Amino acid sequence: MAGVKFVLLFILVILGLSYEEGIDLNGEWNVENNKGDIKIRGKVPGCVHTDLMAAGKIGDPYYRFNDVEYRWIAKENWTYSREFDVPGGMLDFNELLLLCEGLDTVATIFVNGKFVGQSDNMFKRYMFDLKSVLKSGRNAIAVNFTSAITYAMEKNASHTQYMVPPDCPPAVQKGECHPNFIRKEQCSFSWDWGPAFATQGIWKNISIQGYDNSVIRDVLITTRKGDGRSVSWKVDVNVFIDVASTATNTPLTGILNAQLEGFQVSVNKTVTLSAPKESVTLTMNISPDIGVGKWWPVGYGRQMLYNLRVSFINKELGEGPTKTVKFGFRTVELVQEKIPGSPGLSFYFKINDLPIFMKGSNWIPADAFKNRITPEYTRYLLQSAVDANMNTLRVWGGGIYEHDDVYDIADELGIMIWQDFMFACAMYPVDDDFLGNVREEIQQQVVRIGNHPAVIAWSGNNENEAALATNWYGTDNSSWLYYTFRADYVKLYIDVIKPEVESLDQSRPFISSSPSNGKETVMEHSVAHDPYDNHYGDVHYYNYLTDCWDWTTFPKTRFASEYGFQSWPSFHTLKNASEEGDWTLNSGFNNHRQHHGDGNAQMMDQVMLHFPLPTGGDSLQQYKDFIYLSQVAQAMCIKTESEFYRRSRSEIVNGTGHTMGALYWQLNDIWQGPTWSSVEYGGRWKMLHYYAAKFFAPVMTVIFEDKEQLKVYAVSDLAIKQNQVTSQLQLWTWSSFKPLQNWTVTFDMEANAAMMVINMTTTQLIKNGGCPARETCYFTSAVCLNKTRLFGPVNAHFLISFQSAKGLTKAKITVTNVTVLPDASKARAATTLRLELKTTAPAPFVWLDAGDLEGRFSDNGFLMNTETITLEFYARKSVTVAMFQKEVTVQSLMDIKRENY
Ligand code: BMA
Repeated sequence: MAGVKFVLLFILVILGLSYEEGIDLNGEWNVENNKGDIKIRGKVPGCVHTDLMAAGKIGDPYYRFNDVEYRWIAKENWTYSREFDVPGGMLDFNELLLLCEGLDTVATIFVNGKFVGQSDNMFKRYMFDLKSVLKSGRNAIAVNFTSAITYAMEKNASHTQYMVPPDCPPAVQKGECHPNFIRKEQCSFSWDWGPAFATQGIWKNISIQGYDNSVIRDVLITTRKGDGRSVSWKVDVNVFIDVASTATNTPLTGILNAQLEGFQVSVNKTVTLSAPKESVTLTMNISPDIGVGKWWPVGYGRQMLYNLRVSFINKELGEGPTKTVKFGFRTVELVQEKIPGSPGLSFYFKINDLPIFMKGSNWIPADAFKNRITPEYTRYLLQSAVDANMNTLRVWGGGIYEHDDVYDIADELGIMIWQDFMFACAMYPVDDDFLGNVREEIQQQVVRIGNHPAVIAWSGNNENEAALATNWYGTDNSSWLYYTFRADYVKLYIDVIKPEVESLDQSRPFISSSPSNGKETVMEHSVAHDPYDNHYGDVHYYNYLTDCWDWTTFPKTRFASEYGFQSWPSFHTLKNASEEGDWTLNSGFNNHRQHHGDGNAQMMDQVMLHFPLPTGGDSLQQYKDFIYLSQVAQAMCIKTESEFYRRSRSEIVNGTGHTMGALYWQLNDIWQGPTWSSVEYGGRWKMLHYYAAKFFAPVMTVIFEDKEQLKVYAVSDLAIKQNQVTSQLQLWTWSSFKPLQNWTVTFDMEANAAMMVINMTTTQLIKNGGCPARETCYFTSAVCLNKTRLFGPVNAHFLISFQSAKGLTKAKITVTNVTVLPDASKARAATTLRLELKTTAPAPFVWLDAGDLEGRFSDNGFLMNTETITLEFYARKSVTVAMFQKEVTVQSLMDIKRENY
């Protein structure tokens, strides 16, 4: 096949029709360690761990303790090599480049035994000149990787003036040291939710590119508003052109053209290309009458996307290189202004002039081995975010600048992306080499990612301002040290990264760190004395010591960009990474997988605060019961905290409030372990994810107690005011399917607002409703249209912890009447099943489990206070009713096995 391709290419070149061609080097390569005792075939793009696994040299690196067993892999140096054919005609191109879209990380590259270049940054694209080394016929390439761990260690050792902390991660993480000395995915040296697999390999595409005159390497499109009369939008098209060395003697003159596909709109500029790297900006005016639509976040409108085609036309050569880029029309504004009644500044985003409450979570790499992440899985995860009513994800700074498909799908689904640069939880060196390296990384990534309307902010790093300001790593042990680190911090994020970003992209805000105080951080010369100040910017908040049902402990911040609690993933997910002897709470495996100091005890503490502990059954049953309870506790904690943030959007209390963002930590997982995620490794939804769908619903209610008062807030993210809706508060007992009492209020629900609609004395309500004691009852609330039709989910407020609930009995819950729905496309399922659930008694935290079937329910983890409900199951692969019935189980809180019943 390759032969045919080259013949064709050759003909095209002779005919003068082709100015550019390539040889794809992806596929099978030889992989060898430096000791020479392992020689296998490997895959590109890929990495050494998955190659060793595929060759049968190692087992699944995620199995049991293999992360530690297989540490040797990352400590060796691996060489990837292969041969490839070059047709003679290819050598005629003026330029021949080796185009490496991603090398992980430190490598020296040889072609036909000759050195062609080196790499030391996995986030950079590298291009190496092959003009003098390629030959016609058989050629050979070798990419010699150096262990990232050794490299980081050596770089750290050669930084002799002062130590750049932290040196090694806490022992509980079983990690590697000094990731801050290498431009590689920081969490690949371990994190508090993930393993250390400091992979090596060619992780993105690799090819050879030949061209004669020039190529359009990149295009960055940003949009801004026009004058609103003759010009509705201005499109800035930044074109980056690589120019062949021949043209530096005889400059190439031609027309650079940008054409909005599907419209008669284009812009031309006559340019002369002579420098090896040229960049040209074209500005296209879009008039209101051509009718382009805006890109909106999900829930606010459509996600209109357009293609823009850029080409360079030369008089002699005709149309030369072209590139087509997708983009969207939308504006972003980060509003930081005075708020009446509050010191400090607001911190919220306006998209297309509309203030938007950002609801969502934080995204981490979906696998330690990037080649295992399929586009289907990426789409599934992002769709899961949308299905849980999220509109924002923060691509966290300790992972990777994500693959293109993450941003493409986010554009399509309307998910706003807060994009960190890849620096996290550390100080960084700032020598010239490091800064030069970072500078190129930032340029390339801003140009690659910046076309996506989904991306609404750039942020310098994760928590490094906070680490410095609050002395996480002993950086202020002396004032000399403190000022050194402070100066280094400013140099990296403010003097290098910020101007690099802003010179390319003025269309989105640059925030120096997350969390930060935004403008106040700037006022305080880039390191605020308290980056967690609730009056400014964003806040990360973690507290495992106090009761998470107590909303008074949460910060009434302007924007909560991280907060969370851990839980265990389901037994199904854990089972894949463990064996029978591991399935007890205190097993070596259970302790090994916990990477967060005291994490297991903290989960247990939150469970114990509100739930009876599993004390009965065998050890496997107890293990499963605890997994379930850890998920219940996590769901309740993050529900309480998220509801607090949502109801704080329209008020200022004691100077704080006006909260406009709630992004919990964390959406997804990198492996099977106890973490803060709401979606497990592999894609199962934890109870939290089902809860998120409700606490992030566009219209919802929150019930809470404020001292003696019971308050109900209605929260609406709708852009239109809803007149005459009702809010219903109901009081129930744990022993009956009938509410004791209903209270309704009718009100006009403001657009984009949270408002208090009920404020009554709790004891009075309980008494007037006929409830004998707090232990026996609970409240529910909802917003209804036309008095009866539900507008958003029903919420519940428990008046006690479940150890003291009275009247709850063990419910028998059964799944009946399972049918296949003809239209499976709902929720993009392969099969959609409808099922009925029947219960003999009210049951809290009803959890359906579809066993080994992949998919999710329309709701789960809910309070069942009617005898029957109808649910749906969305299967990811086709299933039959019989298969489902065989697998499905259901339990609720009262099924926890305890000795006394
Ligand atoms: C935050 C994050 C991560 C971490 C998480 C949980 O600090 O930025 O670094 O995994 O908390 O501890």
